[in-house]
Amino acid sequence: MGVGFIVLGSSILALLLAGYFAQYLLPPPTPRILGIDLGTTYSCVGVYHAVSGTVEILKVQDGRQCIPSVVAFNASGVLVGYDAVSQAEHNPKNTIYDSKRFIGKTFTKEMLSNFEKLYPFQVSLDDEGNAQFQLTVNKTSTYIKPEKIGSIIIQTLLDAATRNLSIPPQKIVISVPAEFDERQRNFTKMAATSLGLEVMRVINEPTAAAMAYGLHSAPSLRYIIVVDLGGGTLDVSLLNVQGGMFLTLAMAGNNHLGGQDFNQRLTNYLLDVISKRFGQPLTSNQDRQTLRLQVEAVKLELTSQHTSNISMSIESFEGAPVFQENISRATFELINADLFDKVLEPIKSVLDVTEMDKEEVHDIVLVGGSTRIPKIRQLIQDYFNKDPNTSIEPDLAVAMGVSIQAGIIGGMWPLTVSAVERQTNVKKIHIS
Ligand SMILES: *[C@@H]1O[C@H](CO)[C@@H](O)[C@H](O)[C@H]1NC(C)=O
Ligand SMILES: *[C@@H]1O[C@H](CO)[C@@H](O)[C@H](O)[C@H]1NC(C)=O
Ligand SMILES: *[C@@H]1O[C@H](CO)[C@@H](O)[C@H](O)[C@H]1NC(C)=O
Ligand SMILES: *[C@@H]1O[C@H](CO)[C@@H](O)[C@H](O)[C@H]1NC(C)=O
Ligand SMILES: *[C@@H]1O[C@H](CO)[C@@H](O)[C@H](O)[C@H]1NC(C)=O
Ligand SMILES: *[C@@H]1O[C@H](CO)[C@@H](O)[C@H](O)[C@H]1NC(C)=O
Ligand SMILES: CC(=O)N[C@H]1CO[C@H](CO)[C@@H](O)[C@@H]1O
Repeated sequence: MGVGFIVLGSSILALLLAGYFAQYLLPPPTPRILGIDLGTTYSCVGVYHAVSGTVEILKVQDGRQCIPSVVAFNASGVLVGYDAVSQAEHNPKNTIYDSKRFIGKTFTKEMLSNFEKLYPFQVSLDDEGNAQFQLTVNKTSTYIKPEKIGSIIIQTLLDAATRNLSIPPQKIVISVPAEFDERQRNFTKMAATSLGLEVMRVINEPTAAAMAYGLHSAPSLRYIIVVDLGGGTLDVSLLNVQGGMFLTLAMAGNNHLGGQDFNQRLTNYLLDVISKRFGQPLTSNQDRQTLRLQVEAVKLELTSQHTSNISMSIESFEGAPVFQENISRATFELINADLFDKVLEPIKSVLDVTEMDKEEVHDIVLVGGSTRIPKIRQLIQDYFNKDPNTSIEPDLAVAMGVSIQAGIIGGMWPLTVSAVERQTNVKKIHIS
C-alpha cells in the first residue's frame, strides 16, 4: 500500500530519530519549510514532521484543511476562502475565482469576450497582455493581478501555519500544473516572494501526487500515470521515476470535463422530473439554486451509498409543494455514462504518443475530488486491469506530496532520499 510504504520506511527512522532526540534531550525540530498546493479551486498547506514521519495538512479556516481559492473585496476589506464564497452571490463582480487560469499568461483582446461569458467578474488586459481583474469597491475602480490574488491566498495559508507552528515560516515548496511554462512558474513564484517568502522549489502537481504515495523512493524504474479529475478539468500525465528522478513523458487533458458537468446532468434530469410531475417548469433562480446544492450533496452521498434522495419544497410553485425523489447510483451513472467514458480518452492518448502499452504502467495515481466517483474508479481499474492508488484522499494528494518534498529539502526526511524533476518540453494534448 502506498501509505504503508511511507509509514513503514519512516517509522523505523522515526524510532532512530526519537532515540537521538531523547539522547540529547532535544525537542523534535519544528518544520521550517511549508508545502503549498495553490490549486485552481482549493488551496492547502502542509508540513512534514521528522520524528513521527508523517505529513500534516494544516487546518486553515473553521477547522477545514483546504480553502476555496477565492478572494473577494468589499468596502470593509478583503475576504478569502470560505468567507469569500459565502458572500459571492451578493458581490459577484468583486469575487475572484479561477485566478490560476490567468497567472503568468498573456491574452489577446479577442479572448476577452470569452471571459465575459464565463465569469461574473471583469477581466481586462494590461499593456503586455497580462490579465487583470477590474474591481469596483468604495465607488472606485481598481485593478488586481492574478499573482496578487495568489499572494492573498498564500498569506492566508501562511497565517494558519504561523498559528499552528507558532513561528512564521519563511520558506516554501509550491506545486504548479505540469503544463505551466517558465513564465507561469515565475509568476506563481512571485506570488510567494512578494510576501518575503523564499521559494525553495517549484514542483509539478503530478510529481507531487506520486510522491504522496512514496514513489520517489521506488527502487527501480517505474512508469506512473496520474489522473487528476477536478471540478471542471481532467489532466492526465505519464511520468517515470528512477533513483528519485522524475521525468514527464506525456500530458493530455480535457479542459471541459469534471464534477460540474456531472452535477449539470443530474440537475437537468431532475428539472425534467419536476416539469412532468408538477406540469410546469422550474424557473425560479432561488429554487434552482436549492436544487443545485442538493444535487452536489446527492453526488457526494452516492460515492458511498447506493441510493440518495432529494427533498425540497418548491417555493415558487403554488402552495410550495414538496419535491421528493430517490436517486440510485445506477441512475447517476446512466445519465453520465458518455461523460465518464471520456475520462479514458487522455489516458489512451498519453500511451499512444509514447507508444507504451497499458500493461507497462506500474502505478495509477488518482487525484481530484471527482476520482471518488466509484464508476470512474472502476472504469480506470478495468482499463488497466489493476487497482489504482487511492488510499490517500484525492483532494490532499498534491498537498501531501509538496509537503514531503519540503521535508526532503529541509533535511527532515529520514534517510537521504532525493526527489528531483528533469524539465522537459513535453506539450500537452488537448481533448474536448
Ligand atoms: C500504490 O503505490 C505503492 C507504491 O508506494 C505500490 O507499491 C502499490 O502497489 C500501489 N497500488 C495500490 C493499489 O495501492
Ligand atoms: C463585507 O463582507 C463581509 C462578509 O460577508 C460582511 O460582513 C461585511 O458587512 C461586508 N461589508 C460591506 C461594507 O458590505
Ligand atoms: C474601502 O474603504 C474602507 C474604509 O476606508 C477600507 O477599510 C477598505 O479596506 C476599502 N476596501 C478596499 C477593498 O480597498
Ligand atoms: C496544528 O494542526 C494540526 C492539524 O490540523 C492539529 O492537530 C494541531 O493541534 C495544531 N496545533 C496547533 C498548535 O494549533
Ligand atoms: C523567469 O525568472 C528568471 C529568474 O527570475 C528569469 O531569468 C527568466 O528570464 C524568467 N523567465 C520568464 C519566461 O519570465
Ligand atoms: C424513496 O424511498 C423511500 C424508502 O427507501 C420511500 O419511502 C419513498 O416513498 C421513496 N420516494 C419516492 C419518491 O420514490
Ligand atoms: C440527500 C438527502 O436528502 N438525504 C436524505 C434521504 O432521506 C433520508 C431519510 O428519509 C434522510 O435521512 C437523508 O438525509
